Amino acid sequence: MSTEERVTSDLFPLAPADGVGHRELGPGAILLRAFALPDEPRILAALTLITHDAPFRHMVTRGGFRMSVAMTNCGTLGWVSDRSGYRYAATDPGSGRPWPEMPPAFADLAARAAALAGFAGFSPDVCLINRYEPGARLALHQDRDERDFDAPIVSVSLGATAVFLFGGLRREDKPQRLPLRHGDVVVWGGPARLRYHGVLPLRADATSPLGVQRINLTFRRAG
Ligand code: MD3
Ligand code: FE
Repeated sequence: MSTEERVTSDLFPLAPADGVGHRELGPGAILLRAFALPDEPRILAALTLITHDAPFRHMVTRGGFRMSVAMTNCGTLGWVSDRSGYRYAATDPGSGRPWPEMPPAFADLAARAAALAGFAGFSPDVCLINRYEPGARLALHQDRDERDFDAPIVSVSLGATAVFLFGGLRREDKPQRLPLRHGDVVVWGGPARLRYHGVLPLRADATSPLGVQRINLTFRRAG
């Protein structure tokens, strides 16, 4: 039985293809529509504390360009970028202090989503938090700064809907377009782990429970 059949038939026997429910986007990529909604109050409360301690900032790429997406992290490691390149670091370069701890509610949500998608025992050490305001985008890229690619990546979308680009294993492969909405969770692992992906510019009219912004939590095992 495929992962799609397992998660769909057990939990949402009548799930529509694109409503609430679970859908395999491709081998190793499972979309859990609205899965994070019950955790929204806990997530938002934790985000307020984290961003007070480690505020969103626009990092600079290796080439010296300011990223349109603002970022921060929680966990024992955080993803950082500057003129010397991309890497994971235990301290926030803005403050010199360790990143805020990962709240149990975050780690739990990520582990439950991963388990449903067939990745038991996922224990993230990084939550990269991306904030999109109108016009912010993420160019097509691969996530390959992590130490081993066996662990999946779990992504939680909050706020305004954005169009996610899900490409192939080669940059030239034409990406699928997928709107990601408030509460949607996607698990990317196995054969999907190194697929190219990106996010189209956030539209200025994309309002939501969080106003005109999109927040994405990306859970990884990096260390
Ligand atoms: C597909 N962030 O921070 S994570 C990133 O919406 C990033 O902010 C996206 O890509 C965002 O690097 C969504 C989705 C994601 C992460 C890893 C993947 C999709 C992936 C790995 C393989 C394929
Ligand atoms: Fe990525």
